[in-house]
Amino acid sequence: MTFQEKLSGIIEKKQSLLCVGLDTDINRIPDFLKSDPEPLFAFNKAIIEATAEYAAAYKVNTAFYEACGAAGWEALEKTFAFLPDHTLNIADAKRGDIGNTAKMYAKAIFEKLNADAVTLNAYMGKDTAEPFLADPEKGVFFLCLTSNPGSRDFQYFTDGDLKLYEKIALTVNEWNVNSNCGLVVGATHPEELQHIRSIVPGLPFLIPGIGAQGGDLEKSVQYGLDKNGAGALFNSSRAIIYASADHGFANAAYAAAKDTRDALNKAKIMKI
Ligand code: OMP
Repeated sequence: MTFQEKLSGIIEKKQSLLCVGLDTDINRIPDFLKSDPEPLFAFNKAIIEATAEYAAAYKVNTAFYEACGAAGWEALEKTFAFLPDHTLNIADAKRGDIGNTAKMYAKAIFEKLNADAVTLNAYMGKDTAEPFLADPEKGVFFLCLTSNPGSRDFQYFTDGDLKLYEKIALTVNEWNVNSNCGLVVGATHPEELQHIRSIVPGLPFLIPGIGAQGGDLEKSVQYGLDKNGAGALFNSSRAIIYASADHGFANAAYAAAKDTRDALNKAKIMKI
């Protein structure tokens, strides 16, 4: 089964477009968990158990774990091992380096963590992506048009014909011979999202920026889904995992995940 088939199957089976982001900040987890011998994992375990019913995917941002050193990497490994089989599990590592180095990054992410997919920066070109694209079952979401204000610094640069983000979308589409490529497009750029969907109708999108960054959920769903009403995952991290900072944090995450899943499905029905 290719990555793209796996993604479509999960969205269909779970009736969900929601990706829960595990951006687990040691400073933001509830105080009573900070004395746990494995605070990051204890928090993630509770969040995963609470949200698994509604999540099609989890995106684990490696920065929050790397920042805690060896204990953080251990929490990352334990989190990936704990993630359900019925979700698509993404390592948000934003890698991109020469092929020889990329092989090692791919090994760390796909073999050691056993992630289903990774986020990559395409800036260094095709040879840097190839080690990640060799296995059709493993997916790669390439940064295309990011959600942050700085996305304007380079990504709209044009050669008079194509903007950089358009060039990335079209090039990644050419790399998609194994049906395992996708794009990251921020929910903060709904009009551009509509345009990108029109030039690469078949590529899966990972769409962050709803929730804490204030991106437009309805428009992102309307414009980001493919013609089958699928082909996109919508990530929300802080708005779900930090819905509460007290003993009820897991229940609050459950409610926030359910509300977001429902809002995404409602917007999807409006599109169809
Ligand atoms: P929240 O803003 O808390 O929902 O988190 C957003 C998550 O998506 C973080 O892990 C970001 O690093 C990530 N992200 C963006 O916010 N914007 C992008 O353009 C790309 C990503 C990403 O690749 O996931």
